[in-house]
Amino acid sequence: MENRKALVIVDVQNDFCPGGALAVRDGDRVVPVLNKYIEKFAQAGMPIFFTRDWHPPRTTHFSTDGGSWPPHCVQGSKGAEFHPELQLGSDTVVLSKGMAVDKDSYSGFDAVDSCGLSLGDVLRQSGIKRIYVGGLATDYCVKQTVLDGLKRGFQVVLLQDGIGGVNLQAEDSDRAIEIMVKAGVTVGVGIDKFHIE
Ligand code: VGL
Ligand code: ZN
Repeated sequence: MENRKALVIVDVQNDFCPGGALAVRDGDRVVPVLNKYIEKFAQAGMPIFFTRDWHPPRTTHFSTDGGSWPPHCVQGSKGAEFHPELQLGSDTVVLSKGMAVDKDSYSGFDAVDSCGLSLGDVLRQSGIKRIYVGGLATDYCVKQTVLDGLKRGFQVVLLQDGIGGVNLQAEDSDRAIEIMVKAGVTVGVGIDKFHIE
C-alpha cells in the first residue's frame, strides 16, 4: 500500500457534453475512454473519484449574475447529472464543487464528498501518492485540478486521450497542456501503457 494510485474523473456531466448548456465539442468522446480506465482501476482495487460541477441556481459564476458562463450544472438538474454512459460503479465517491454564490471554483481540490471532506483530504487518508486525471474541461477544471494536485505534492498523470476542452480560443487546450507540463504533469495516452497494480 506504499504506492497507492487513484483515478480522478473531472466533471463528465451532461452540460459539458453535446446538447448541454456549456458543451465541449465531442465532450462525450471521453466517456468510453474513461470507462476503460475505470474498469482497469476497479479491477486493480484502486479508488476512483468523480468530481462534479454543482452550482446553485444563482451564482456570480453565471453570466446571468455578472460572471463568465451560461448557467450550467445547476444542482438537481438533468444537465448536472453525470453522462448516462459513464460507468460510476457501486462504491463510487462523488465530490462536489462550485456551490458558492459568489466564487468561481474550477479545481477538483475544491470539491468535497458527502461528509464535507475535500479531495486532498480523501486522497491523503487513502494513502494515495499518484493520481491519474481525465475528464472535462481540459482548459478549466482539468487544468486546475492537475495544477492543484502538483502543488499539494501528488504525482499527477494527465490522461490525454480522456480529456476535452471548451476552447473559447482554439488553442486554449494546447496551452493548458503546456502549462500543466511545465508544472510537472506526466502526459499519458492509452490504457495499455498503464501498469497501475
Ligand atoms: C468548468 C467552466 C465553468 C469545467 C466548470 O468543469 O471545466 N468550466 N465551470
Ligand atoms: Zn461551472
